[in-house]
Amino acid sequence: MKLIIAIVQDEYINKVIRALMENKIRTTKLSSTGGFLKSGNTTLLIGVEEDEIPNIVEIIKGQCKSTKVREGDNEITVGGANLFIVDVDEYVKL
Ligand code: 2BA
Repeated sequence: MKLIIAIVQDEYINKVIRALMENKIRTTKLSSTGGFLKSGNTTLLIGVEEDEIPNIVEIIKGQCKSTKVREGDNEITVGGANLFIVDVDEYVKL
């Protein structure tokens, strides 16, 4: 089993969650804040079997895109979603 930790910019989160729900993919939504910009984003925890990952990545990709933001004198590119995909040693439902 894998865990997708997806940090999604707030402007895309409703569309991302709707698309996941339409595809019957379970998720947990956590409010989070970017350390650099200190603006709100949302972290999704999605526990899945490994073979579902490509489909889920495509679903999320279909709903978000990177945007350019001015930060002082610099222009930075903020990802619509940043995904970390990690191994789950054990999942227990009690
Ligand atoms: P923030 O930390 O607010 O970062 C927003 C954007 O600012 C980043 O976009 C990146 O373009 C820029 N940035 C971040 N740290 C920087 C630094 N030290 N110097 C220069 N520019 C910097 P993304 O990379 O797409 O990240 C979007 C959000 O995803 C981040 O919000 C953070 O909440 C999360 N994130 C991204 N990479 C992460 C990582 N390696 N570990 C944990 N969270 C991460």
